[in-house]
Amino acid sequence: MARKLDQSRKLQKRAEMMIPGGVNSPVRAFRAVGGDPPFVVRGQGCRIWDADENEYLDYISSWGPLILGHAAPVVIEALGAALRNGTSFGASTPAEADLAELVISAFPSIEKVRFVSSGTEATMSAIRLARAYTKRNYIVKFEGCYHGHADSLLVKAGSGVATLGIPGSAGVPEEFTQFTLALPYNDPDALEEAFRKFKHQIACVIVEPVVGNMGCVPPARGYLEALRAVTSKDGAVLIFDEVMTGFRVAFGGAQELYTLQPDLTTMGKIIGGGLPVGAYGGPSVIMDLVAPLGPMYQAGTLSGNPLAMAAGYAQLRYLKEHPGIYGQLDTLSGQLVAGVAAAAKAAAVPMAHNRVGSMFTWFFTPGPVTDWNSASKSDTEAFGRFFRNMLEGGIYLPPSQYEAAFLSAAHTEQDVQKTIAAAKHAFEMVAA
Ligand code: KE4
Repeated sequence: MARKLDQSRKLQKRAEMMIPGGVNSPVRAFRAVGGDPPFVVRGQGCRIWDADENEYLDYISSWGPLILGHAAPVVIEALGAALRNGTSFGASTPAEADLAELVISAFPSIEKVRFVSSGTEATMSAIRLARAYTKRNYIVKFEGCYHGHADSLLVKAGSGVATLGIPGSAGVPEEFTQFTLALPYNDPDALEEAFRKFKHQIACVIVEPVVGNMGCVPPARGYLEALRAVTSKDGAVLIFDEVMTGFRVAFGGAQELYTLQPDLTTMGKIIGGGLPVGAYGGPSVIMDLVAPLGPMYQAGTLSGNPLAMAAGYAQLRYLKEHPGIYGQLDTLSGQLVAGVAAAAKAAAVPMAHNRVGSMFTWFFTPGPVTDWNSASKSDTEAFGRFFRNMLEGGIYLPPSQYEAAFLSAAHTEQDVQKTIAAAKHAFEMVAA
């Protein structure tokens, strides 16, 4: 029986009158998959409920932050305690250094960290810092990688090697992307060529060490090492954007998983425990350029907000005290991804999949998916049908083929079996 969606539809109509598309972030509008977005009113563990009281198994986890699940007791308790003391002071608080200490304990490449309020702020600031440190202008990013919506990062996928950025959004002047090189991911030759063409002119390379934003795409063997070698040789700053992978693929992020240290790291999502937190960090020799110590300016009214610090600290401390969580997430995610892939095969639905720990994507293409060129061959219509059928079955996947899904520590074996069963049914519908 089809879900009731009367309340959500009513709420969508109301929201659209006052908020563009009725959403505060575009992907939530379901434009990529069709159908009516449910308005969520409550989350608990791995479940969320919408305004019509439909229940869903959630594989978005607020786009990554909720690795312990919704309303994790340790996070709620910490928030409650902090809340009774006030919400924000615009002054330093002990909680900021507490969280900084935890983050630094997980990332040996980081001596100092600055907290901001979003991943976008973190990457925007890290790039400004890399330019200040190197006194160079050019930056390298990769097609299919997303680092937030700062002007210089909103470039169209580059056509061919080392093409200068073409604005990928209205309102971004060409002058703002003229120093942005967009290269194919997992392509060491393109990287070498860019550094030959722009020798000693590139301030930084910013990369998702495991990509989540074209769907999950892991680095090819040796690729991160190639990035490290070419940037060290040229004197460019290597920035690992670990907004998604930080504390997700390992407690120490991708740099722990692949035992490789960048110069700067950006973070977000999990470090806020579901509240708005971003961060950028690295060695003091670079970080000491940041105001008020140095000439690179960056500021934020709610940076280091005490509620956000409390939520992030509670979540990270729980992860630190329960390292077994990562093995559990890996095993259960492996079962889920393999089970759904087997269901697709049985239904003769062409599908590839990528997974690193508890972040994963099923691609509606034979694959393999190793970069934007191969990811973009996916049948997004088929993904849309699959998505809508899964939603009808009470399984809430990210509403885009080009997003990573996440499993949380709150998901159980039963939840995974239920999801695989829903996928079998959904494939029958897609294949029909
Ligand atoms: P925010 O500004 O959205 O906090 O972070 C930007 C960002 C930076 N770096 C990486 C690797 C990211 O994945 C993100 C944001 N991720 C998207 C999901 N793909 C957020 C969801 C959304 O845009 O609504």
